Amino acid sequence: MADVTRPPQADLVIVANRLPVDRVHQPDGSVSWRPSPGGLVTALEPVLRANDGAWIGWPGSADDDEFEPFVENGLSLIPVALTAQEVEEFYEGFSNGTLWPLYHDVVAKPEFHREWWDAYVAVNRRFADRAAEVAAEGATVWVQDYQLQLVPQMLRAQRPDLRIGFYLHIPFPPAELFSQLPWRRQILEGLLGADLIGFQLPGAAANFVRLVRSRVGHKTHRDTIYLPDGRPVKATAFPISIDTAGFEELARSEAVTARAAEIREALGDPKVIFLGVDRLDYTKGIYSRLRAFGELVRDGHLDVEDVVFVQVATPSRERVEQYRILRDDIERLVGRINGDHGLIGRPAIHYLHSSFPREEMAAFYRAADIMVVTPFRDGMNLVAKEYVACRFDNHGALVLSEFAGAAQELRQAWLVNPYDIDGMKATLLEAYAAGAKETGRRMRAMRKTVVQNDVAKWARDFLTELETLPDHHDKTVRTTPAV
Ligand code: ADQ
Repeated sequence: MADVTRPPQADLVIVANRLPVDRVHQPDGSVSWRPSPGGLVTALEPVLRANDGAWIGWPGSADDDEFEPFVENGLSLIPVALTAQEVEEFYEGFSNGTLWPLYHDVVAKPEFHREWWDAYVAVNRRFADRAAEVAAEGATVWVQDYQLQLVPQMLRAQRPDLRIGFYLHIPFPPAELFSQLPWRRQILEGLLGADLIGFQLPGAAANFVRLVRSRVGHKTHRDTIYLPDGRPVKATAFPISIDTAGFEELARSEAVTARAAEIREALGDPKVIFLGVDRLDYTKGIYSRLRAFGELVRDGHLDVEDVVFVQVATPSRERVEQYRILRDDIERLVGRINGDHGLIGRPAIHYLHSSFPREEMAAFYRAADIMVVTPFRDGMNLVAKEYVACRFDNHGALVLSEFAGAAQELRQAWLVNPYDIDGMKATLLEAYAAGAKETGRRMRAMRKTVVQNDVAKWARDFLTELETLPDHHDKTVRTTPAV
């Protein structure tokens, strides 16, 4: 008899920490799924559909329920359950308390705990086992991000017939920082299970290759590492992007145009709206940016009768202590700036701690004259690209941290060092004073980049590279995904 719980075999398998859906509990006690559309799923959906694809991920809430694989909107989804303790030790602990700060230039102090590492190994093994069951003979498996760096090696040990790709969405740190990690060698070897390792920037790929040479001792030549068994591993940059056309279409729609006008009016039709949109994370530099703006108001360079700062902060990792402290700090600062400098009906800063639909985000982007993106370190930063995609009118200024990956492509932004508050203040004033000719010239150039390099191209480039790497699996029956 056929095993009904056995998932279908897939020619293309995405393995990511999260499934592209959220679980919704209905009042009658039943559970349903709501799509959580992100850039990744938008980019990969067409490829997944064309290749009998499957997506393996955690449904996002802690419990011991095992969900069966299911099909949602034509996508084959395969849930991996985590216990409450695993959420604490693997997700909040090792992923977000150890790797996240370590990979972001130790902006916060990483914590090293052996129990967290043990949970990381156990959960990575569960994802790898699931991928080994689901992948068809000779299939392509694409593993995503820092939560799953051991999966490539664990998977290859079980399924040498597979073609395995890995993509890191966050920065890869320089050797001096990475070397703090007590499990540095295991992570490097875990990643080396892949045939192709993608990074946001060439510098990150170079950090990785250098580390492999010095710590693991493998031979390397440019972006390729040669393992002792002769298998090559390529490590190279594929800067991620957004669904540019989708954002532009949304921004041009009547509904979003009307909503943008409504937002401006609700803010009292100020001359200039500054906007910040970030997950509430200490890497994003929200506190320093608001301080810089507050000082400009305090010193009389900006007047709350003319300008307003809208800061949208998406709730994030709220069970982690550092994130709770950050939220308190930011909210205290907003309160102080508004208390000191706001007027009735004219606060200096509007602060929204909430998530919004894509339409509302597009309306914010269209309403804003100056977009302020000032992370201390960011793999890419999609918000900067979304702003540019929505400015089909070629208006609007982007102030961008030189430490965001996006700064390597969006060279015409007003670039800032987010650690330099005075420098940031001067640049905010420059963007404020710039005429339409100057902002238009910069915006047109940035739009060209974002239109030419969208997320579909990113996915296509990665998968094509993975498929065209020399085939060292001699016994493999290969199926090439249509990209
Ligand atoms: P993030 O750190 O989450 O991503 P970012 O690239 O800016 O950062 O992406 C955030 C996304 O969330 C954007 O698409 C944005 O529109 C959306 N968003 C933000 N606030 C929102 C809100 N209040 N409501 C609704 N949506 C909101 C990680 C890395 C980045 C890398 C991406 C992709 O840290 O460096 O660019 O992955 O690889």
